Amino acid sequence: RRNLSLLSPEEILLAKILLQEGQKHLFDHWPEPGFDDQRKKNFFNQVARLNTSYPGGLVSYISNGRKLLADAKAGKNPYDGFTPSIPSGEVLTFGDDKFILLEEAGVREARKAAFVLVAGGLGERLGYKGIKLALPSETTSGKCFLQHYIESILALQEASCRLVVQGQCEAEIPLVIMTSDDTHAPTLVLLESNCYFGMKPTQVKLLKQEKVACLSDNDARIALDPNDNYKIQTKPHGHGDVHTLLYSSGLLKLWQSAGLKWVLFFQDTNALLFKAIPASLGVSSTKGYQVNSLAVPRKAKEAMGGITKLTHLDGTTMVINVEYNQLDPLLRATGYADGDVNCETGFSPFPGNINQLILELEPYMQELSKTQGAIPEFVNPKYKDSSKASFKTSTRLECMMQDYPKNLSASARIGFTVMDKWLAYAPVKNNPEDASKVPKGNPYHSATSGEMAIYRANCLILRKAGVQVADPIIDIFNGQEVEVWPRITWSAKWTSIFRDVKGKVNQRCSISQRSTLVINGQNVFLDALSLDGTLVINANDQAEVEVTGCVQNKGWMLEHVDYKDYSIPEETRIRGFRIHKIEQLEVNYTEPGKFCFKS
Ligand code: UGB
Repeated sequence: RRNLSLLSPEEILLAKILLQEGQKHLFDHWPEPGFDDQRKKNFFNQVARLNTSYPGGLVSYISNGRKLLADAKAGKNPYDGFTPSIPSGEVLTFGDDKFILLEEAGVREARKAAFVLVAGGLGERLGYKGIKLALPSETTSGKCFLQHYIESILALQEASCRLVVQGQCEAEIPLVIMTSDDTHAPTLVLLESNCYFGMKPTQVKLLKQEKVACLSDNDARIALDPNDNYKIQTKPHGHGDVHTLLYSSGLLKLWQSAGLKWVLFFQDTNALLFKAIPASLGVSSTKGYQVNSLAVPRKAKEAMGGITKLTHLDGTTMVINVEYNQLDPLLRATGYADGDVNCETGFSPFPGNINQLILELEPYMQELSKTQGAIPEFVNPKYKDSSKASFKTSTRLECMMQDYPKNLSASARIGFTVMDKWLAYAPVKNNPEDASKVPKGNPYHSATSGEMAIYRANCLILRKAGVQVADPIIDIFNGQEVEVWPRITWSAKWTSIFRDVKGKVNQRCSISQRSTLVINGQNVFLDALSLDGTLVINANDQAEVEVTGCVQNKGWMLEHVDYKDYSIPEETRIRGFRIHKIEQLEVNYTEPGKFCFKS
């Protein structure tokens, strides 16, 4: 009580709230005024931050905590009363007529979209020291994930504007990056030291998520930091925070008044994603989906959530992601004796959620204004014993961005789009050691497989467009057996959609397995090119270059490296190879004009 004299009126209010909410233990050790006064002020600064960053403040957090902890103790299953069944959605096949039409529809809409990248995660599973956005997505260009994403958004912006009838379009697609204490500063440094990778700094906005208070028992008593008893122990709340932050930042209103219509959410290390975005945005706009989740065929028990139709006893239904560790028990408990198993297609009938969501802005805003951006949470306490009376370590509430549709009414237009996996999904999440233990046939989700997937996707796209691309060979890097396709990469502006690829290559082109092809430029056309070696083409936007003839040289070789060899940079070690550049042909076009390169 005597310490009240140290506090401002706002701090006194917070103290009262904490006392009323059963948190007296936080102050039990406080000495008389005159001792630790600055640390007491610091404590209240942190309390104020925790209070404002959670919808409804600490009162709501504690009461939600008590409810969820009581449910967990009672063994309540969040899916009690729900029966799962196989959902139906749009299933697309890359390159067919429908896909091409949807891509065009998507590109048209892109100038009315905002992109939101959730990048607050530390990536413990990958074990990479830096932020994942700074990791090269592939080695031929060395471009990091953030550069690749930004260039892809800018390419989409340009492509979308080109389609506008009057030719007058100054759209600037906004990019929001959700960061956390762990990733904020390095993300900003990465952007600033690279001039925002060509995007206007005003187009990019960073929103930092705050951690939430840890809870030490079933009464939701807030835990103090074991190393500092004037500090509340905190842990991440999960990627679901993105909805709260977008709501509280006021950005949604700004976007609405700027005429935007779509918000696209995506994760930090999936380089393939932008190959799938135009068609899936096309699905959203043609089907009028308020919520569209991107999905890929998923192997049973694969570590990715499954999109599932859930029907409640009261008849209501929802199509929602069920996390992989919950799907199998849910199925077993509801009549599917074998749980989550592959069907005759060789995949689980529940498509895999890749956590790429496309939301229609208007209904999204309406919904968030009802909940202040809060979305359903869960808690995962680790109990000391079966009495469930106490925890091994403190716990906290968590939330996931894909749980947003759980709040929506039955009439909401919720759908999903299944894409070819080779086209849409190859995240980098697992370290080499864990990846090498993944059962055969299941994806590694490592830096090795993520990079190989880019080459494979580009090769398959060129093949579909008629180019004769050699078959891959099989090789093993860091204990992972992968297909090694020709290393083909292109800058995002070369093409955003398949129709553009078809207009830039032809069936008289061929590329051998040991080849590397790097295209940096917008107007590069491959005509009757025969490549056996390495060719790098750099052309500025005003140069129109036709490449033809036979290019043969010693090329670039993949050299094996061991992830345990600490003399090698981490970003190289974790993929298990580096590129040895023996010989290449590099051609540069820096002036405007039409050029024909014949080898
Ligand atoms: N992230 C944040 O921005 N903040 C956080 O507090 C936590 C994460 P993970 P996860 O793609 O296969 C998801 O850790 O959560 C960002 C889906 O839930 O890589 O284990 C983080 O930076 C799951 O359904 O993945 O699993 C990253 O960009 C499935 O789709 C993103 O959130 C799975 O991804 C995802 O974080 C998958």
